Amino acid sequence: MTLNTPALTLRQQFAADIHRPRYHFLPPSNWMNDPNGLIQWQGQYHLFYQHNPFGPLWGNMHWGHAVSPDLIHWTDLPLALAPTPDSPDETGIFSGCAVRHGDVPIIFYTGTARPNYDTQTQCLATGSPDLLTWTKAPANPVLGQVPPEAGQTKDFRDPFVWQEGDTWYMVVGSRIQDVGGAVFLYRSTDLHHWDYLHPLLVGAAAVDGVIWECPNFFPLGDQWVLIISSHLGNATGTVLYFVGHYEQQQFTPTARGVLDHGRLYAPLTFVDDAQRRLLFGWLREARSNEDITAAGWAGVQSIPRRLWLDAQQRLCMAPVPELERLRGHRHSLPAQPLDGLTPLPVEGLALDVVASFDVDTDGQAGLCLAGTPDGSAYTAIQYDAATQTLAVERVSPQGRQVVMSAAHPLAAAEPLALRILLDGSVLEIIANDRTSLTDRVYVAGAECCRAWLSGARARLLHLHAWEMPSIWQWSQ
Ligand code: DQQ
Repeated sequence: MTLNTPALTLRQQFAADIHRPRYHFLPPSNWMNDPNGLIQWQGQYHLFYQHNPFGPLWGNMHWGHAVSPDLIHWTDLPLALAPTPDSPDETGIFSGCAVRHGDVPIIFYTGTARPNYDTQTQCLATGSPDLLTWTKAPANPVLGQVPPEAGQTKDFRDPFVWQEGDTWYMVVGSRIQDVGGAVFLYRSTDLHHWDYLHPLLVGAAAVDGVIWECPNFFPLGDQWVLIISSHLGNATGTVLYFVGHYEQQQFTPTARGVLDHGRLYAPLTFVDDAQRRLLFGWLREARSNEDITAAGWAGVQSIPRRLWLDAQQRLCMAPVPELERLRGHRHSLPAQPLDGLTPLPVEGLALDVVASFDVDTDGQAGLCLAGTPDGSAYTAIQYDAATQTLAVERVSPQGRQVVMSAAHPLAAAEPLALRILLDGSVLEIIANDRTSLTDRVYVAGAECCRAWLSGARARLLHLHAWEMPSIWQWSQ
């Protein structure tokens, strides 16, 4: 992939930053958050994203744009959407989606207007055939009112649109005052005029969060899945999913779960030409605004994940197989019993690891990555069979701190299967294709990062660890 010159220059300026990912997408510089407008168009994958082109902190929301032939290698493109003064998007272009209307690409986004970002309406823009130029509908907004039953007029955003026959549907994230997060359902025959139907789903504030952002609603197998990003009162927010039946515009969930237990937020899904349902998620930073400002960039996209449901209606996911073509030198370990720490013959901060373990009912197993040469500090990914818990812990000379954990029950005789993507400060962990933990790890000045296997009353079944190159041509 070639880069345009300004983007190349900007990316090169960050070459020495060990926290900056090498094979995950992030903009040339400055702030990024939610993935937006995902679409495969004329064979190419287009990723739009929430972007502040003027600084490394959130604000001045525009849509950035990049294109890829394979979901892994990206070319930076010019900004796709910017706020227009004295219009419904005068203070920001918030999140949304892209659809194909015949031969015409259409973007739906939330325009925000004064005061601050408190007037939120749904807007439409039409793309040129190369997706580089977007023309906002003169009649924007196409959807301007929060339904009265919301009991509030501020939170109404992140349109997600799909087609059934000749009819278009849209869900919008919102909340019902004193009740909880809500997703409202609309219908249209022309994409410009929308009729309100009813809430698709409403949560209980204490359990499911106060606002539901970035809804995704789509068929998967013979079920329908609703994904929402929710403020649960913690610093990071949580992505929840609901699985169930959808008939006559009524959604009846029969199962639910947590899509990610860490720092993945505001995911967006789309279907590609191979009919795969793919998901990108924003991997939030875990450092102070001062540190972000000093770094000059913030926000990373996950490696896209393919989604499917298992027989128990659990949402399953795996990084797209395209990533495997990027893999470099491989290190493998044979099956062996685990007792304490076993050095892993890999170094560095850019790895793709596949490992499986057989763990006794009172055993533990896992990996320690991004370790300092003397072993006094590292990040531990540890499974405890007695509590059926997968945890990420930071270990430093000062002590051990559990950063995040997730319940991860294994069926009888089911091995623990870990997929771990380490990339600078990014750590994506998926256990048995169904439990996702993502974290951000900022190793302090360690130039030589070591790894170990760890365990007790457990056996390694197999392990492959690949060193991962940069996706940016200039840095090879
Ligand atoms: N981010 C956008 C909103 C969305 C939130 C603003 C989720 O549209 O609700 O940058 O991270």
